[in-house]
Amino acid sequence: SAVPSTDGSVSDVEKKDVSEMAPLVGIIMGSDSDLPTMRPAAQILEQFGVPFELTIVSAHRTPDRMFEYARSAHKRGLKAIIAGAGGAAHLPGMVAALTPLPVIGVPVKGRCLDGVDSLHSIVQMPRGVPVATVAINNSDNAALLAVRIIGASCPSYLQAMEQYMDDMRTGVEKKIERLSI
Ligand code: RP5
Repeated sequence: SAVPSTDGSVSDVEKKDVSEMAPLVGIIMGSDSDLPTMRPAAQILEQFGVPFELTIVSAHRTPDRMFEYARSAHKRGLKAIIAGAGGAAHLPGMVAALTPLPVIGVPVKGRCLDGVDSLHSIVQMPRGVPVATVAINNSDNAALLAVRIIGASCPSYLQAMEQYMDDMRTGVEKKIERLSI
């Protein structure tokens, strides 16, 4: 599986193509310490057959890299960016300020403050610069939202989402049956 490094340039972005296609979604995170939290997003995109890339981009430690990544993202064919960060989580908001693409922010729970600091940093964007913020540590939902965004102009992903929703409902119904409630 793709293990991002903190020292690669943007052109060295680690790609995890599921179908040799150019990536449609960029998963970025502020630190390699975010990887365990962000990995489910990659797994969901893999499951849906959405080509993606995954790398480290830090708003504070690698600001130039962030500018380059965000400014070039739509030119490279990305359709959405998932950005995870913890603490003073400026990455999703700054990326949203630099790209016309939809940005989905994942607040990562750090060692202190239970992730509420990250949540507030990401969700409280000024009018005009939207970030779609998911729940703390819920990178799964970030990926599912990215699939829906891409699905709006790509029927096969929308169909796959309908199937996913059907399977989820069936799963719950089976649990209800088993519990006889
Ligand atoms: C943020 O600071 C990262 O997104 C991470 O969640 C947090 C802590 O980073 P490390 O000190 O663990 O590298 O930029």
